[in-house]
Order: sequence, then structure tokens, then C-alpha cells
Amino acid sequence: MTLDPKTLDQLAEHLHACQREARDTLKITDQHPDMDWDDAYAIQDRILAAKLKGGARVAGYKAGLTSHAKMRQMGVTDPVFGFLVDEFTVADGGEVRVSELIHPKVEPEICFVTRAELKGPGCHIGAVLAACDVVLPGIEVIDSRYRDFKFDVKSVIADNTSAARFVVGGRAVDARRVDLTTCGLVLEKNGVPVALGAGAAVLGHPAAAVAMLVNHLGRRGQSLPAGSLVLSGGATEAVSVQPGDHVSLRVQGMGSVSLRFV
Ligand code: 0L1
Ligand code: MG
Repeated sequence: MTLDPKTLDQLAEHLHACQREARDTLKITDQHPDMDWDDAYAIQDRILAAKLKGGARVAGYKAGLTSHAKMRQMGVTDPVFGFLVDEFTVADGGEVRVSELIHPKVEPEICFVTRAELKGPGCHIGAVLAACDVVLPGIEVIDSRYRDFKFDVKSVIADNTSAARFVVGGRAVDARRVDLTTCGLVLEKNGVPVALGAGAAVLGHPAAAVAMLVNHLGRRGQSLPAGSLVLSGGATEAVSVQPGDHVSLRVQGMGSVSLRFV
């Protein structure tokens, strides 16, 4: 850690306020170029603590930057991880008010629900599949609090990896009865396909993203509780949305899920 507790508190309060008030900011490493990965996650932890203090409940976890293309673009070899709380949830077919966000984008994701606790280090795809109850389609709405989505990875981690809203739905299937590498994903905006992918775009196998989350939690003395929802990361580039847009995601063998921006 390079930042003192007071600075960590101030940065967390600032980013949390930007999220709640839908206003953007410059990336925090501009003012704190020496901040390290532990500082970044400590700021994210403080945002979560503030939300829990305000009555929020944890709704799940997310992995981000999980496609090799996006990792190369950002110059990282590991994904980033964030939390989901109840205020981020959207019902399948439900509405997202763009006025509550800064510059939302959508990502097509395969989501996991666990039925047993997972602990790292040493977690791997096999352990994830053994502990997984179902997988289902989900759309993540990301909304970086940084102006024009201009950031570096430490700033993004502090900003809870741009988490803003998410919807899961479609058909929940047994994770061991579907080939999560070859299953196709079609993201449509207003009835037009705008991004196509397959599960393998996420770290070769989307369960690898869950294993890396579990190992990340393990390094921090935490585990992934049974019954957790995990968004494994966008299988394609994120797509910008505007008020009036209807977005749906179809995942092979898992049906579809949608939301509308108003
Ligand atoms: O969920 C994601 O992959 C987003 C990670 C943060 C980077 C971004 O906002 O694009
Ligand atoms: Mg995502």
C-alpha cells in the first residue's frame, strides 16, 4: 500500500459520489501516480462498505477485462474483479434510466451461480464446474466514472470495475451439460446484431474467470460463498447505448435476456 487511510477514504467517497450522482471525473492515478493494486482494491472495499452501511446487499461478483483482446489493449495479464449490489439489478425485460448513468455500455456475459463455497488459492475450471449450480445469460451495463472511459487499470479497480447495472435471465442450465467454450452469443441492439462471440472469448473458458476471482479472493483471505452469482466478463467489445435502445442477448442453449434504456 502506498496511500494512507485518509486518502483511501477520500478517494472512495469521491468515486462513490460520482457513481451516485452520475458525474464523471478524471482518473485518480493522475493525482496519485504511485498508488498500487492493494490501494485500488482497498478503495473498492471502502465503496462496498459504504453501500452496505447504507443498507445495500451484495448481489454477486464480477470479473472484467476477461477477453484476451481487451487485456492486450489494457496491457494486463489478469482480469479485474468487482462487486454487484442489489441497486444494480434490473429485471429481465426491465428498464434502465440513462439519466442515472454517465455513458453506459453493454456487455454480453455468461453468468454462473454456485451451490458450494469455493476457496483459493488453487481454484481451477474443474473446481468451478463441480461447485457450479447453473449458468445463464446476462447483460452487464458498465458505466466508467472516468471521463470518456479514459482510465488505467488501477483507477478502474478503484471504481469497482465500472459496474453499474446488470440483468440475468433466459434459461438456467446445468454448467456441465453445455460446452461453455463453443456456445455462441448474439448481442442485438434494436433487433440488429451488434456483437457476436463464443464462450471461449472469455479466457478460453468462462469458468476460468470464476476460478481467477476465487483465487483473487483467496489472496485476500476471502472465499466465494455458496449461492453466489458471478458475471464472468464480456465476451465481446462493450457496445454504447442511448435512451430508447432495446438490447437483448441470446446465448446458445440458454435462451435470451433483455433490457431497455429509457
Ligand atoms: O466488466 C468489464 O469488463 C469492465 C471492466 C472495466 C473496464 C471498462 O470499463 O471497460
Ligand atoms: Mg463486464
